[in-house]
Amino acid sequence: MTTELPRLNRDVAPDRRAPVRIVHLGLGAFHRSHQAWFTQHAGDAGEWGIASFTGRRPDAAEVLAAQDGLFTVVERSDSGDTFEVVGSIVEAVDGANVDRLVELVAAPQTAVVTLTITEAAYGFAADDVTLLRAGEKPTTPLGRLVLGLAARRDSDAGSLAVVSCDNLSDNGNVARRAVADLARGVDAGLADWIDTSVSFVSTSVDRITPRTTPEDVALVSERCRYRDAAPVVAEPFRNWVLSGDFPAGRPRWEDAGAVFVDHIEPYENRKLWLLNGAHSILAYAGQLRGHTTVAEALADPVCLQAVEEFWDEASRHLDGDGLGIPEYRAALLDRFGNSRIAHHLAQIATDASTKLRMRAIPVLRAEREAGRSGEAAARMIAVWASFVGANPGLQDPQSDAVAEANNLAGGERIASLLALLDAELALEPAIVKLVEDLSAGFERAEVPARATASGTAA
Ligand code: CS2
Repeated sequence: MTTELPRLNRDVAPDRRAPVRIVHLGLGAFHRSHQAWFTQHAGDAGEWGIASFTGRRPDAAEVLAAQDGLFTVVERSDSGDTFEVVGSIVEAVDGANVDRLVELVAAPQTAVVTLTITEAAYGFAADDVTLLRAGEKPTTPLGRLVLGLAARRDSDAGSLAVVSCDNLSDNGNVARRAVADLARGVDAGLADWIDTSVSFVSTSVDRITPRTTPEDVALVSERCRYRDAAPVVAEPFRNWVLSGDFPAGRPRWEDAGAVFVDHIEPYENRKLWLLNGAHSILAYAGQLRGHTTVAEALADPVCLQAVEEFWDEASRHLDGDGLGIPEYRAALLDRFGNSRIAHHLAQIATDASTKLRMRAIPVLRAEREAGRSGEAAARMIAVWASFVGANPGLQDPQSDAVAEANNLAGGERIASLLALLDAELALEPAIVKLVEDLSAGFERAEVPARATASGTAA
């Protein structure tokens, strides 16, 4: 039946096609439910089109290009679904098409480059320096961006803003350093030009966006009466806090609820520690205890307690005005408890060695500096250690080092894993012992998790 329905495109859902003024790297579900959604809802949306380049999933460009960049956002709350076509992506391109990226970054009308390239992609890629020096095309998103910036300088197209939307503290400066390191390895003059002409904006981004399922695709056909091969499902909540300059302009994202602040750190930490930190605890502790989704794990009192204890520790170090920590925590319990959003723990569990560095380590360090043990933060590391011991194939940018650590035993194994997050802390026997002791509690996967899963709802 669904094959008779028309494919979603700009005939089915006529939408203005705004000129490309934003280039995005990392065309995934989160980019579409977040930055593309905010751009669609800016008061001046008609002036701001996005050309979005794929990262890990090149096929995403083909699917989206076949529907003129259009896709459906399914906003899923406890009470039901609403459907909206988003048309702000006017060009969907395979990330390997470096020529098109360079052309667009160098175009004078391009004012903003946004990034969702994952936490792991900000590391130094020496190979890209070699390729850039040899005049060949780099393979990483930041390497490709540097090539685009070089072309922008050469064509005198002026300043622009690079906006990191990845879950990293101080993500604007992390992006600045990563880009500068690559550029300096190639051409000192380019590094200087970037320093004076490119503004790196820091942001805190938030919208829970689980992976789209075949059932979601079928639901959109049934309810919207068109075929959309690439809908995204997201929670109703969304948040975007930004800090930095936009020398060549930007969409009026504030019309869509984005907030511009001078000091972003408290907002970043609130989100990275309370939301993402809790996610990581649930991902490992929850799966060890037999759960599959965030909502299921949260309904298990053992997991909920680990989260609440971590929130208590982290909250002591969140002291910005107006952060509203009690309300934020209460809202998180509601958001995580939205059982219609099937947010899979396995999706969150990946890339631990970069994620826990942002989510557990700062709280552990702050607690130790305050003379306390940091037990709840150490538990996040402990449940990862247990989980990765039982699931050695877990995707991670440092998977070789994780595998090597797994060949060791006891405290040595814990110290080697901890060293991937924080080399200094790994040298402290008391911390290694604490993490080791805490991992013991979660090691047994045969805990009767399902029996407790319908217990306390958040
Ligand atoms: C999650 C995030 O996968 C993960 O690591 O913690 O993707 C989280 O869902 C988003 O940051 C929510 O805004």
